Amino acid sequence: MSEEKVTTDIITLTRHVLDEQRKHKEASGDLTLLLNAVQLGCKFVATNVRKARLLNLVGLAGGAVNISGDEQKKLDVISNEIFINALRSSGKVAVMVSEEDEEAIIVEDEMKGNYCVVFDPLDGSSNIDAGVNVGTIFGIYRIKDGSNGTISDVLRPGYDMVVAGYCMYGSSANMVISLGNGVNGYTLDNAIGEFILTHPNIQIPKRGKIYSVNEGNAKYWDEPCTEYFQSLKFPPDGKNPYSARYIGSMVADVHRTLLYGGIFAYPADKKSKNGKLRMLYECFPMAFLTEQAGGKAITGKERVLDITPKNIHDRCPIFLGSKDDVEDIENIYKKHS
Ligand code: AHM
Ligand code: MG
Repeated sequence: MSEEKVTTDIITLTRHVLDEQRKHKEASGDLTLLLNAVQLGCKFVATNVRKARLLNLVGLAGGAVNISGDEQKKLDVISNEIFINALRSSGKVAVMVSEEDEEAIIVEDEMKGNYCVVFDPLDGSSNIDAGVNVGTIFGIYRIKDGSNGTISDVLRPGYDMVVAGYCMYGSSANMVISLGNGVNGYTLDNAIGEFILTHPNIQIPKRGKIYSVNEGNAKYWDEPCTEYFQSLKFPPDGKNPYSARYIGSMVADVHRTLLYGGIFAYPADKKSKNGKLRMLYECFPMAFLTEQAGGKAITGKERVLDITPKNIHDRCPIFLGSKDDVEDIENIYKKHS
């Protein structure tokens, strides 16, 4: 009988981060510890998402409404608490911004560290009842030199982030993360409780065949947007039209875009002048990952990561994905300007 071959030298997310940190002699290990807290949060949320039905967590949390006017689900509330507790207790965080909290959370001096974490603890939560993939999105800034941790440490352009990532809770939990030198994907091995490197060096194809946008908003789109999506459905020169895929859960739509290529968009329109998605903890991390994977992310007119938010819950339009696809819409905006 042949013996099962066991891989004994696995690369976990922590090992990978430690390897990266070792390359920077000045690295203190703080970021590694902070990322351990992020991992703990993601594992904990993954477990709760999976158990949601059994634990009867699906349903509204006492009619609470978050800053964006959405009804909070119990899982949103729980996921938010999980992340706040994990991050605060790491001792490495000075400022936290969560989609679920109106104000930034300034960590008390005794527990304060040198990093700021912006996050959406459970993005796409309106999809949970239908069993659709949801996820946590996060971005990390280092506090400015001499700062004790204030809101100005997060009201900075996206290119200042030192880490960006998301964890998608689907059939398995997938963590996709960039420390500013490429993008790697890890899958949670539930048996050993570790994220294992499964998608090293993710690169977005230069051009894709899929577009992903809420076409129900087409009535409100501006001219460049309308022209662009029309050109994908009725391409000139006898080319094949693009396929449409829209899950309505940003983490899942971006995950597919990173792996297969194409374009994901949440444009500005007549109803939502700045689009729907939040700059700090939705657009910036996803734009960061997309660029690190060789793609592009723009608002239509400018690079997403160049914008400086004025308020922590600001929104911006976004088109992200394969370089050639994003440049097509960029050129249409230029033509119309
Ligand atoms: P949420 O943060 O309230 O969950 O909303 C964000 C979600 C994204 O995951 C997704 O891309 C978008 O909303 C879908 O919006 P729409 O239903 O308008 O297409
Ligand atoms: Mg969200």
